[in-house]
Amino acid sequence: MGISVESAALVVIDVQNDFCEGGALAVADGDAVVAPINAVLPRFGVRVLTQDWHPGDHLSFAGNHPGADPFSLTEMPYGPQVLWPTHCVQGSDGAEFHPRLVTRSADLVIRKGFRREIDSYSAFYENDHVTCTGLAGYLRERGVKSVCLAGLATDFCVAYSAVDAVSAGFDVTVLEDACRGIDLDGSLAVAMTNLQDAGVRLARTSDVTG
Ligand code: VGL
Ligand code: ZN
Repeated sequence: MGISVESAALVVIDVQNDFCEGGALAVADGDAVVAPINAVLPRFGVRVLTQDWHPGDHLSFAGNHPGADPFSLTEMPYGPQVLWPTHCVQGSDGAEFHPRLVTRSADLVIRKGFRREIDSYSAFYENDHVTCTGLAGYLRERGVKSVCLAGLATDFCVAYSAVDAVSAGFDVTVLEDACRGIDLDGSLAVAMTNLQDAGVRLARTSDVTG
């Protein structure tokens, strides 16, 4: 199956030091996404990178909930929320892009998760499912019809972004070999089911042609 890249955007999710080897919320084999992403990014007509970008007092951090363990669940006004280790703090080295990710050809860098009270897995909507990042409008104004996604982590930010991209009316593909997952308590299997139910296509970077 070939992916036509003429009116397609590649949205690269959170390829940041904290999600890579040695990072505060390292995803197993996370660094492996860099090479396939670099290989296909220049082929897309529209190129977007996202950056998880939290203030130090962000409420998704376990450290901001006295007594709470990382990876435990809490209740936010918008529903259940995983409490993560402190990661991707605005301006920190951990929030920087992976040093080998080729960022110079990106058209847009979209930051998310910068409101203390709301986490944002998706590149389109924050976890309250109401607050938007503006990405859907940007892509529409650029004439984008189809969106390919890659990056970290498959079962959180990539999956949430993919499902929201479908809701926003785009034709959506996840480039599987250019993603890696966290797999917290079966979250990877749940995410794959959610992607399938939403009608997200799965493909490989070798399917990107044109
Ligand atoms: C992510 C957990 C917390 C991700 C971001 O990029 O998948 N996961 N913040
Ligand atoms: Zn985060």
